[in-house]
Amino acid sequence: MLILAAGCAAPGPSVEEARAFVDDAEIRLLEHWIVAERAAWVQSTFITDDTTAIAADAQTALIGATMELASQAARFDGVTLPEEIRRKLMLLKTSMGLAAPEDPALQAELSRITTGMESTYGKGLVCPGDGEDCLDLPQMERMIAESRDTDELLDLWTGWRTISPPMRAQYARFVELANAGAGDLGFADLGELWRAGYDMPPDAFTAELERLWQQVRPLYESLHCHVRAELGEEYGTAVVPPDEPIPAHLLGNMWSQTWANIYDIVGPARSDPGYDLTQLLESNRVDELEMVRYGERFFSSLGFAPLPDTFWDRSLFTQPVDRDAVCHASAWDLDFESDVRIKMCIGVNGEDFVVIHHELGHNYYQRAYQQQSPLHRTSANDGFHEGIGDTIALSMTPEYLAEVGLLRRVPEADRDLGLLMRLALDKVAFLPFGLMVDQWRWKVFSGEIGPDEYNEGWWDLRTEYQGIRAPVPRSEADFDPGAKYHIPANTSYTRYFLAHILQFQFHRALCEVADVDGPLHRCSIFGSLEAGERLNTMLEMGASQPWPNALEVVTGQREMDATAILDYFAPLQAWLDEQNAGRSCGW
Ligand code: X8Z
Ligand code: ZN
Repeated sequence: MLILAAGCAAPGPSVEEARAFVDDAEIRLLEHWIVAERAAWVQSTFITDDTTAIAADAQTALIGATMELASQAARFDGVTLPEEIRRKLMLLKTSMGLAAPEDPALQAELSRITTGMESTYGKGLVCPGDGEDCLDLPQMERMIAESRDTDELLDLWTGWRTISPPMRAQYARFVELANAGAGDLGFADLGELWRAGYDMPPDAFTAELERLWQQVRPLYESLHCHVRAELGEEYGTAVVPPDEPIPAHLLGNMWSQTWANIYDIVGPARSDPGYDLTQLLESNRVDELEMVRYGERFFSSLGFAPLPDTFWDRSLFTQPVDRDAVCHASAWDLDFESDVRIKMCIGVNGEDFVVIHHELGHNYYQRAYQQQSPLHRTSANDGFHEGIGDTIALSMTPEYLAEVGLLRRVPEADRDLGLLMRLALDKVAFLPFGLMVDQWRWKVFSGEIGPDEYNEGWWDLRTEYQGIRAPVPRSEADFDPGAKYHIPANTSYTRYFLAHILQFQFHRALCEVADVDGPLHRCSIFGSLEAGERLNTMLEMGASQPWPNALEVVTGQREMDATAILDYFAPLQAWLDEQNAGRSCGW
């Protein structure tokens, strides 16, 4: 007799099956990652229709494989699995930062849109007047950093924003397709998929961000208040009215995301540190390659092995003169082992000197975790990846610059206020921008901001978080979010906010390991093998454990904590409070 007994269903898949599935998936994914990286490298360093198409094809194959594996993984949903395997199944779903519907035609469409938007951004040119004398982004960024002519600044600001409206419809379609894919993976939308990458429920992560933001907000608002008042003095209160958001073209940066380029306008008069990194590089005749060598030497001083010859042979250090390239700086790991590179259109200036260290931080992280299994070959969370090179750059103190022969006289302690202000214009000014970019995207992905509200939604958040405003009226014919690299490139941005909190935590902890006395802003871990070893222990872990474990290795703390950045800038906060007394702050 054949008995179809209820309660006697075929047993579910075993733990061994799940383990074998994950092992196979990692081998397959790794192959796709490498092919996609190579294609993307060629696309970004040599933008043509063909390289863009090749990159899109590689991405289509990768999305197809990732989605297929993720859907197959669903059969382990009801199985009790060891935590390590459960976590890898989650990492598999979130590894791409993108998702697509099952239909191969739609996967191909999505890839063409994302690679196409990246190429459009990379090729961006602004040709005022008769179409001659076109400007590219690196040129415009330099001009907006240096010009103090409000008409010219406004032209640069509005000019760059003419490259993005063509991407608006593509972006709306991208949102539609990616959301459908995220839905197939069990997420509400692509934003929830992104928020799922932090070893905690997505809602808990949102609350974490809010907690951190509230910790640093008073410091930002003090800086904002002072900067607005000084800009009012420079340009007149008709241009920069008190009580109102600051016009976005006056802050020395195309996106008003860092403000150190207007240090000359807003810095404290009697505490100028007396040196300028750009001038030091120039007067010491340091060229682009040598700037990278300085970065390598810093890591070497911590005990890291020198970069491989392939890094020097294959990286792109300067803007190609004969072809289009994506000049936005990035770090690469082509074979997920040792073929690390940077791609950057280096300018000889202090800002790019810091960015070089930022990029090298990615490369040293990539090399440190190469022994991990493929899904663990990434950082503890994406904020860690963005924070390592920045941590090293915090050690570029006057003492360090003197030690490596770039600076002759170390400024006295009475210049500390100037040093702190200059750094705050980068690090503190960045915080609300670091947060608002994904606040916008999360709302776009969830549908709270619809395609007919993209620009208004963007400026509402720019004003709410940063206290800035567009210098001229904007409309839905514009697509200002698309004029910021990470939107067309679909790179999540919360990582940078986290990195700006984490790097101060790392710095504080490593200064203790290195046994350096004195204030944090005068601490350099240069030459400390102990600090290097501690850092390396964390880097080697990759994503093999939840990020609080990694954080604990360096800092002894299991929580992201903004007290480190607040401690660092405490003397500046006190000075800002004095300056702002009698001013009305806020917007
Ligand atoms: O995009 C970057 C890096 C890429 S690895 C250069 N950053 C953000 C930006 O430029 O907007 C670094 C800080 C913020
Ligand atoms: Zn980065």
